[in-house]
Amino acid sequence: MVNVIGLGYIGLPTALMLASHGVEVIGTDIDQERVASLRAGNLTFQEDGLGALYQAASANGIVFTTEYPAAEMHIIAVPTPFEEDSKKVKADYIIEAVKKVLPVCEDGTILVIESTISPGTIDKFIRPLILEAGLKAGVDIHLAHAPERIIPGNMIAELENNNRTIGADGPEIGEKVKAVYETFCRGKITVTDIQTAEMTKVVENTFRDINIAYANELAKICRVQGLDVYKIIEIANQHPRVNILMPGPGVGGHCIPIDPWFLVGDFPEQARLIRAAREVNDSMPDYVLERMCSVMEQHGITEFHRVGLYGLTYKANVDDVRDAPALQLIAAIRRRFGMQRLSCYDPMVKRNLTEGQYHDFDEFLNAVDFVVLLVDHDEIKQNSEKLKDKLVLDTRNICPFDGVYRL
Ligand code: SAJ
Repeated sequence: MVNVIGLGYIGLPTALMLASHGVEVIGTDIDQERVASLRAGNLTFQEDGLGALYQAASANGIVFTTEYPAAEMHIIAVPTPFEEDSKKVKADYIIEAVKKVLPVCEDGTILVIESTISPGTIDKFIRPLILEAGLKAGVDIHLAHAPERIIPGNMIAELENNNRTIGADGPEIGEKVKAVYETFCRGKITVTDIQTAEMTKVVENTFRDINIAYANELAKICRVQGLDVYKIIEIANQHPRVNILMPGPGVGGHCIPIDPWFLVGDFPEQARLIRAAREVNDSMPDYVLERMCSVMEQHGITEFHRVGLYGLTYKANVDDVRDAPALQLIAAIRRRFGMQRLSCYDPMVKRNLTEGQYHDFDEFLNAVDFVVLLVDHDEIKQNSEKLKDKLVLDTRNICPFDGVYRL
């Protein structure tokens, strides 16, 4: 039996995937409300195919609980934020989960950490817990790291098809963990040691952060020089070995704005480029605010509620608002101009997140003169002509018509 601990964005689809492929699965979460909701058949976030997967997993007897049961393998998928000051990984949730599960572990239990962690985290924080419990890692309890690589918006297909990495103390345990993931994963699974697996995961998200930062920096340079950054990226990308990403209003989500900090926190002397990239990406909401203010000034707009922010999620077609550039922009506006009444709208966000939030696209449009496009949801891509008589600051290069302000 496999116990998945932490039924969030990664743990839930993983638990459902394993169960729907015939593995006996228990899903554990400390949040009683979340467990009650899952038991009642209400999914806690939206994702294509998650509903069908839930049905298949339920038919195969998946159980949701707040208890920690004995199991041959525990997969821990809890959040790993970073420490505000030091930027080092904050392993508290993993430590808590391991402490709670150790008392029910039998000889030979495998603890798999899925959460992203900086290299050395398992050795530094998890092995000592096992010793403290009077057990021996590698003898009584086995440790492994199996970081995920799935992208919100295409999670189910990526869970099935992406290659994966498994880090373990030796090939025997690595192969055992691999066999469990192979029940649903058709991608190549590389087995390596734990620190290599830890580093690989952090390095992948850092690669993306640095490349997005490059695109964002180019947008700023092109603005100074009066050049069209999108045209330049399009032409440059015709080079066979160049693939520049897209500038945007900032980098949100729960991985890319966080994981690179782990390296900066642990290797401040060496991680210069990584830190600079983080700073460039974190500067983007303020840059959007500068652009927004210059358009307002040019057109004599003084009231913020006549400005509409389109898109509150961290990226297109997901309902996830964690670390979303729009929320950072709202915070920046309030820092600079005090509590302003803002107008905003997002087709994916049904609950009320902030004041002045509309839930109908047309009502939102009627209420504003100036639209700041922050997320390239399909809805706006398909309806961009509705913006033709508005002032528009398009931070995602969606609007194909003239007269639109860009980054
Ligand atoms: N973004 C840009 N320009 C781009 C691409 C993205 O501004 O050209 C922005 C997005 O709008 C968003 C942020 O970056 O705000 C991050 O979005 P994303 O789609 O790049 O990444 P995530 O956070 O949804 O998922 C990433 C993925 N990692 C990589 O692509 C290396 C995913 O595979 C990981 O599983 C996930 O992080 C994770 O959980 O680690």
